[in-house]
Amino acid sequence: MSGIMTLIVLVLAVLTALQLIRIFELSSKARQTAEYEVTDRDNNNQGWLMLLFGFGLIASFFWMLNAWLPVTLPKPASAHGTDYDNLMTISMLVIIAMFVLVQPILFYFAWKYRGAKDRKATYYEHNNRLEFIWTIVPAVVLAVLIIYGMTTWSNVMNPKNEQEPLVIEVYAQQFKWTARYAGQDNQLGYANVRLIKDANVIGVDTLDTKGGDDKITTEIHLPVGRPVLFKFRSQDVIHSAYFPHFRAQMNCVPGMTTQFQFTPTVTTAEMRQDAEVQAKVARINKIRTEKGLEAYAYDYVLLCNKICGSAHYNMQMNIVVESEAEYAKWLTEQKTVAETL
Ligand SMILES: [Cu+2]
Repeated sequence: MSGIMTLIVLVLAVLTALQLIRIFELSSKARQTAEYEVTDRDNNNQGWLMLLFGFGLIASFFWMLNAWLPVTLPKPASAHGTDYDNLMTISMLVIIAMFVLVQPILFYFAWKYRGAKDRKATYYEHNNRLEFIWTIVPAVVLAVLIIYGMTTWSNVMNPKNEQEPLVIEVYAQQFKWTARYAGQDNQLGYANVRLIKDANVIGVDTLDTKGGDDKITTEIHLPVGRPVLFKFRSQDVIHSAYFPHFRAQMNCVPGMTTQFQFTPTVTTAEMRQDAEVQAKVARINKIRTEKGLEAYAYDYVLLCNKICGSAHYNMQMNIVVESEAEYAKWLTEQKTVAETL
């Protein structure tokens, strides 16, 4: 039904456009000018519209910054997060500086040199110095940004470990996450989708001795300050494990294991005390109260960042960062694979 409606609207739009062209032809005939002739009045109109559009563009940019900066992520909660944010901030500052410099000039010139009957363009063939400047300057700026970016990337992806990282498997499927802790030996037992059966929802090989002490959980708890090595698997399609607050993301690909390591540096409780976070939570809860919804408390989350199907939006898992003691207590309450399967 909506398909037919769209078709009708499209046909009507084409007919309207045809009629408008016809009116334009007739009116230019009445004015005794050719319809393709551009008058000074047309040029003036276009020039001023260009200037107006330029102003609108710059103004809307600042409006958006003001409106949406408060809803961006709070301070990073991982060791590498600060480097990541610095890279992002510096890149954005360079881009914004260029935008604010170049765009007003572009629109100003479009207005200043708008067409006029008695104005002729200057013939200007070539200038080596100009060519040199606008090739070298962007090349140097880009090279610096790229080298800085590659160095940051390399540091994030190859962290130096003074402490053995805690190994946790993150298992993705349409549409939920399951976590598996590596247990006492900090080694995950073998697992494969072909071994999925009944209660064995993520296909753990119960004959593998390394897997007996593994613990399957529906929430991720992390001790603060300890590096965590996440190993990702997917059951069906490509998902993407996205930890926005820790500035981390990795694809989960069926048939292979991917990994990402980071060190959480701020506990959930500390984050809830942060002034910026409290302001965000207050803003969210104001909206929720108006809608008659229950109040929200700040939590770290694991989200799926690949459009993996109809309930993709709902694919999330809670993450709690806490003290070593709280973490140890929680972990002892979780059942091992040997106990459950
Ligand atoms: Cu997904």
